[in-house]
Amino acid sequence: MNRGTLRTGLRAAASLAAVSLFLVAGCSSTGTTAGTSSSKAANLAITFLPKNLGNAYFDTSDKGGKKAIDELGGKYAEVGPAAAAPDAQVQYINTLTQQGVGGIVVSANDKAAICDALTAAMDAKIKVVTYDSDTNPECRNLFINQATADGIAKVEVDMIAKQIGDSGEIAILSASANATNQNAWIDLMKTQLASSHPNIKLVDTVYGNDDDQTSFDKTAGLLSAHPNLKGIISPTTVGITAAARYLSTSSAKGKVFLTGLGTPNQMRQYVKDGTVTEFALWNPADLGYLAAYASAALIKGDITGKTGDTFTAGTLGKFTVGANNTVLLGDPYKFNKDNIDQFNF
Ligand code: RAM
Repeated sequence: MNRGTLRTGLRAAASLAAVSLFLVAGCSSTGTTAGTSSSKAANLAITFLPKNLGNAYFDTSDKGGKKAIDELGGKYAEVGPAAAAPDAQVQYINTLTQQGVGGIVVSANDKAAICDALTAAMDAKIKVVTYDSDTNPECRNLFINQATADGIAKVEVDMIAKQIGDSGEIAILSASANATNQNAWIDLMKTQLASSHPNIKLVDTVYGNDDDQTSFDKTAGLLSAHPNLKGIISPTTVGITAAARYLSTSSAKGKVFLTGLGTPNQMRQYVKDGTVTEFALWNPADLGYLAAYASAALIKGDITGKTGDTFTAGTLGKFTVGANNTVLLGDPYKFNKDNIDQFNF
């Protein structure tokens, strides 16, 4: 259980306001700068590249990354596309390679489309860490996984089964069609539904592209296409928030159950008004913080990313690289009306 981890993230969140002020003031880091240098100092210029900008989930995760990079005396930056399209991240990766950053921390919109660009970055001695959504394994040094895919699928299936009485039609409102993370979770949800919930029927899977309006419209579409729908699982913080907003003012409120992965701050009002009973997530700030420490450990040569390597991620403590060059943050955590006010992210 990552309750302790979540608490750590909350404390971190409190200090982020100060961090933001620092940024607004236009101060640059005192850490190592990008580019080749005659000095032997590690190049701790680490840039975060989320699926898209303007997504509260990545705002929080990348602030966690900034906190870690500040602790390390490095130079944090964040760049990214407006839309979570499969190859939209390629141009950013190419630019970062030309700039000679020390590390790229990326959440992939597509596991293959950014591979050539990442391989070129690694050829240029840049350390590549994926977090949140992985690429093909050969295109990065390490993947920082928020929770096991099986555990994420199970928590979502368990929540919807409980909410709809383990019987009836459900649909999935996902992120973009190529997203590595959501697609892995959806495959496992299908397996778990088939093996353990024979009376639940998955009738549709639609894609809101991690865009608020598209996700809102897809929710409306699901409800009109499936009049007997009893539940929606949205394994994306953008999707679940848009779906909750739609349901909260529709006649389906209280009849069609909604669960999935959301942030407490975005979902609070929908839990309080009865649109949503329970949803899950991990602490995105902890994920970004861990990814930044892993990136720095690779850059400094403390680890190579092989199974069994260990490193310390600041206040989160010690982590060990597991199979497939993957580091695991922890377990998913469930939020409901009894605990949601304890969280602020
Ligand atoms: C969205 C993104 C992200 C995912 C979360 C749950 O913010 O799709 O990749 O991990 O939802």
